[in-house]
Amino acid sequence: MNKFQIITLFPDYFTSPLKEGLLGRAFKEGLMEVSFSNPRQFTQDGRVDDYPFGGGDSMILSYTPLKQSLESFTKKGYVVYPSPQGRPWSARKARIFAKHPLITLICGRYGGVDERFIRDSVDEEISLGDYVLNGGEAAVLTLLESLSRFIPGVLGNEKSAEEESFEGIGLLEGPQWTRPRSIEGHQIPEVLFSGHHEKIKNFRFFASLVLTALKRPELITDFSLQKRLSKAQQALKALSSEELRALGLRPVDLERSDFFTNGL
Ligand code: 6GU
Repeated sequence: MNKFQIITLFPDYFTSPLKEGLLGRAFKEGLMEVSFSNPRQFTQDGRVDDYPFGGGDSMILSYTPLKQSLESFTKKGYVVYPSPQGRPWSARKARIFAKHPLITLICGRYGGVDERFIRDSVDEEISLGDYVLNGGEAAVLTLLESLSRFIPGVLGNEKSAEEESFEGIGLLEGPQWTRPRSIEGHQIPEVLFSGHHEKIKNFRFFASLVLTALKRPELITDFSLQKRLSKAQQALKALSSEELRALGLRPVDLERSDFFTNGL
């Protein structure tokens, strides 16, 4: 059982996202559990923020309401504060977080939170990327959604989390197609209809490798992957223009000398 405690000024923000889809089912089936605490409830006058010392326009969440909100939980668990100053979030981290039995997530707002609260009570700051969100709620939902995939039973099929982008060897997931087999002249690679599992597996790995090289070349760091990529480049030249098109490529792309190093 994975339990999450969320400290937020806006608990209603979470109502529908935690009811819908896979996450909704995980909570309904008790694979995950969530409880909330609102710092506003720990103030006399409802005031949770104040102006920053030294000047500035944006309000800072005050120490005491946050601290009391945190202390209202019997156990704190691992305390996480999503903020642009945090360490980058990733599938690797999501997998680790999914093993914690109890995580408390602090949603910041406005200009941030009093630094003394972070020093005092936060175990880890996490950032989703180099941009600023108005508050931590959207970030907390993102963390929950991505780590839920590593909690046993959340995905119907245990294998799917492994096959997705960034899992296993860290490549992007390749393209997928479903019925109808033919629509508006778009082609699908023939090998997928061959029933030849080994060939299909190879094709998928190859497509994954090539698309990663094109879209996120910086992800291909591993030496053996780089060697396989140069083999894949050779193989790519043997594909028909229909097969290339099915991978989102054009024959002219292959003629660019920086094709696999700079992406498209
Ligand atoms: Cl994780 N939280 C907030 N509030 N802003 C962010 C972020 C997280 N990651 C990037 N910007």
